[in-house]
Amino acid sequence: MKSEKTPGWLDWYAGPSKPRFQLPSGAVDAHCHVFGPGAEFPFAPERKYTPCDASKRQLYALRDHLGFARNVVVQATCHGDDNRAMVDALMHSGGRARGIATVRRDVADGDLQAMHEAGVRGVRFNFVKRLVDFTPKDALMEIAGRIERLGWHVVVYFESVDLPELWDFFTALPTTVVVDHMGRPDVTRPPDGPEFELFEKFMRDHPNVWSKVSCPERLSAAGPPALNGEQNAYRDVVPFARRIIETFPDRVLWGTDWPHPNLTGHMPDDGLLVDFIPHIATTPELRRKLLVDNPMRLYWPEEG
Ligand code: 0GY
Repeated sequence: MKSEKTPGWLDWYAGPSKPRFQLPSGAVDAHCHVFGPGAEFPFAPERKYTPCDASKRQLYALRDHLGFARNVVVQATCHGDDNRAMVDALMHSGGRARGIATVRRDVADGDLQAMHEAGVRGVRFNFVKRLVDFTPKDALMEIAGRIERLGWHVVVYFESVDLPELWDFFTALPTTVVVDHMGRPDVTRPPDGPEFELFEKFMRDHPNVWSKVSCPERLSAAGPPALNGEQNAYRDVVPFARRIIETFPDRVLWGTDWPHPNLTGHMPDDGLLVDFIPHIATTPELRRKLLVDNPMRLYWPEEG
């Protein structure tokens, strides 16, 4: 059955530009998704949105066009805990993709093992209320204990205002913890203000915490290149991302977030998103860590 897209849904940008910034050899797009295709991999009944299709073939064509070598495919909430589309993408990547799954507390050991063999290396706990229903923290902690035994890590997605309430849970997690999009700071506030200081303290005091410095298009209030000119695109996100990259250069990751779920206003040209990287990672060494060394250490340690 074909589902209707959420009204106002913005489809991903076809025909992205070729980035002017040349990615270092072996670069990893460490945050992206696949959606369906819905006819083959139906969306979950409990989903909060119905996206356009965004297939593995289209994702890997984008990878090659932008100059990435590998992907980390993150289970999107529109697929709930049915990880088949993500796992299918991993299995057709020739070993060039790893995955982050969503699982429930009753997931079978055999299913975790099968996902591991396909390339899954973590689970995502999502606390963004517009995306998911509430899951009790004891269930999440039980999952974290089980996936730790596989050497997996936990990816967390939350809004910055919720960090104080989530602090005790996050700091009790036994694994590496990767935060999506710098914990979604409000970039209209100062980067050295109390809210972002708390996020920095979270990383400083807990060496197992990593951050994706991704999603300027989602975080920016200043807007995209079309409104600001290329040099000023997403300029309000720059001090936040630079601060995290320069303070924790060995614990940062970057991803396109293709196909950019739930954006309103504009859909980014992924080529221009890649051109944003040198504004936040300002030296070749920082860029190599961000794009190659760190994701390889986390997702392909056997190649280190
Ligand atoms: C992102 C952001 C979003 C959505 C999801 O799994 C998802 O549905 O991650 C969002 O709407 O902010 O990282 O892709």
